[in-house]
Amino acid sequence: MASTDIEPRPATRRPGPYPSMTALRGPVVGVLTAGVTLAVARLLAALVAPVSDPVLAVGGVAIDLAPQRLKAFAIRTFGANDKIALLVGVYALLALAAVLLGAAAVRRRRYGLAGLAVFAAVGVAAVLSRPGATPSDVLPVLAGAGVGSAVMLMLARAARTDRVGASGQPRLLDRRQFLVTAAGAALTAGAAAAVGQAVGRGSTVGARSRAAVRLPPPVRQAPPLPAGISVDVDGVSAFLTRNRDFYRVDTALTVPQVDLETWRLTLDGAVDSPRTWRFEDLVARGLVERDITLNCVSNEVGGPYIGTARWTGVPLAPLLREAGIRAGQNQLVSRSVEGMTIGTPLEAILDGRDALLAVAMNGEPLPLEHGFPVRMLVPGLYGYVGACKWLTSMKVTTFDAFDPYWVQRGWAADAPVKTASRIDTPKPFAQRRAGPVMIAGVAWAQRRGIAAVEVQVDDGPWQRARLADGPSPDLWRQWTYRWDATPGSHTLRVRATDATGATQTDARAAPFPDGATGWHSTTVTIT
Ligand SMILES: Nc1nc2c(c(=O)[nH]1)N[C@H]1C(S)=C(S)[C@@H](COP(=O)(O)O)O[C@H]1N2
Ligand SMILES: [Mo]
Repeated sequence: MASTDIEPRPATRRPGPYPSMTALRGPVVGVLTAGVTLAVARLLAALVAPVSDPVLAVGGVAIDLAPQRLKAFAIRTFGANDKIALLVGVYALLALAAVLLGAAAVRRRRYGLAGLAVFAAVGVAAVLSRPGATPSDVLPVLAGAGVGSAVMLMLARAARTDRVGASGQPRLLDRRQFLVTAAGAALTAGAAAAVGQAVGRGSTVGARSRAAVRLPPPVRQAPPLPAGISVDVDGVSAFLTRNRDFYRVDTALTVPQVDLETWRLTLDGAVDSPRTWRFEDLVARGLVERDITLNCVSNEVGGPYIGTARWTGVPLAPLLREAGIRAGQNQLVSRSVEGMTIGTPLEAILDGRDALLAVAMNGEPLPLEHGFPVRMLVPGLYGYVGACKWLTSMKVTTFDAFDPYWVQRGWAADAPVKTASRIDTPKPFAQRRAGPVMIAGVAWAQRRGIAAVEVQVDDGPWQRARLADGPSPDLWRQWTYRWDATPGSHTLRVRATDATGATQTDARAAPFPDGATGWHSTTVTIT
């Protein structure tokens, strides 16, 4: 007889009065649990050690593991916003994981707790994998997960839909309790995130250290730049790039913060007398000023990752010579405070060029993004082999004995800058009137110097451009070409010849593994 009875359907499957709200409970529980966990972890990380922020740690792991093509794509597509794009991706994945977590938690709290444990384990593993992480750096994640699990249990209890009223709908009390608990959790997460953010900002030990720096005047000033160094054409890059316009390329998700009180620079490895300097000791050796062009191996033909600044710093070669380099060594490995390693050929540092430990850029202490307090600069080498930012140690070794960060990822160990040239104006797809049009731009071949720049319009002959003054081979050089433009669509090309007589090849090569090649071109419309 029971078989013919219509059994009441289990209340848990009964559609609620506000189906959308019931359906939302899982995601809400999940997102709030994740939000509280991460906000608490971030707040504690800001208070104790930035490396212990789990989101940044996961982002850092992603950067280090990303295949070369993906990194190149990110730099090409997002440029200086590549890190923001990465964080957006990390948060999107987190949100997805949180929704699954919440769905599990409202089903069975045990599942939710297990999910949260997995979540925390990923955070712990990421934090521990960061350079310089110590076991105590996992405490913020664990504390965050602790608070998160309490919030999740409260929310999951309030979200239960198995207690139903006479109407067959979840009791009003439960709904209200859920909303109140959810609002409380949201406020907690928001407050923790806001305080964490504020602490993170205020705790810019780096900014405070930098503000307190007083540098003595240089003992040798940069030679004055000749008046003819700049062409007077609108749209050409300024000869000296302002700090805020200077490109930035690095793997640091947050700008490393250095406290000058505790910062030290060491020089060791295969040397007779290892040394350690405080910032004051280094600066007291006497500062020299040099104008140097720096560029990135990731720059595409015509790309923006190049700039020139007036750097002030300590000559590097004498420091190495005083320490006494043992026989048979050929590589200097720089290490930065956040764990980057950059390997530079010793020969390049010791051959007489202006290799510097720079402490100032265009007259002010190094901006935090450009390596405060000290960075290396080796004219003629791409940044990834000669320009370690946030420097903290230098080790004399051999190329056989150690592969630095980028070399482990397949980039060339020795990477002298390739001769290149760029049309700055007219911009691509510009429209101009027929008649005289100034084509102008920059060319560079650090260490060798630029001997000639030529311009080609469509398939016409290559024509000599006029070169601005070039007082040093380590500086980029501006050029102009006066073109009698005729109506129609035209392609403009540029190529440079360095002082050894070698002309840029038109063979297109991607930046990987040792720098792009090919001629820059641009298309304009003349009316
Ligand atoms: N610590 C650290 N130093 C670094 C890098 C980095 O990722 N980390 N990137 C290098 C690269 S690839 C370049 S091109 C230059 C860029 O210096 P900038 O950001 O000051 O222009 O820094 C170099 N020094
Ligand atoms: Mo670079």
